[in-house]
Amino acid sequence: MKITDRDALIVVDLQRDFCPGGALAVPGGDEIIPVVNSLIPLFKTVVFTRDWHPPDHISFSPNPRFTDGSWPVHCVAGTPGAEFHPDLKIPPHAIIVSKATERDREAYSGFEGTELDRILKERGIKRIFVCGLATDYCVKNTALDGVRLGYEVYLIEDGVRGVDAPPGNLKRALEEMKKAGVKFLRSETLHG
Ligand code: VGL
Ligand code: ZN
Repeated sequence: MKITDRDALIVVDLQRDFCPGGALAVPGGDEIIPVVNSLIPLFKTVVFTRDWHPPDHISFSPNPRFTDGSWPVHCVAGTPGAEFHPDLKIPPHAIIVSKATERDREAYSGFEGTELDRILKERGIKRIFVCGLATDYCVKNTALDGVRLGYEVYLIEDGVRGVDAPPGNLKRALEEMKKAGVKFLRSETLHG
């Protein structure tokens, strides 16, 4: 598939805390970095979303169950855990979108409470190619919102990893996306 000026790459939450060694490590989260780095040069519009929480965010629990509403402290704005993974090749023209910045609101989708839709529409973007972490939380919600907002949404299968919490959640998330009309493809099928 040929990438054009009307396409955007959306890299979801590829931050230290979601990679092995981080506070909310997604299994194999760092394995997608070479895939993402190989895709970046194909796109004129590249968005990096980041989970950017206040220190007392509502989703943080002292006894985290590692599931929705009960996460360990992670991605606190301005801390090392919230930094993008250092191996990511973030280009100078990248658009950074911070989300879940309000204490009493969870926001898994990169579109929720952000300017992302406006930014993409302003640029005439019709198709979005989603990769990043975690498949069953922020990637899923970003992809589903993308469909609702009228974009043609592609999930880059080898460019995502899931937390699968609770077990079975990852499989359900993939089915949910498929049902909603998200198309799945592998990174090697894309070219400039
Ligand atoms: C995420 C759990 C909590 C994600 C963010 O980026 O998928 N997951 N906050
Ligand atoms: Zn979070």
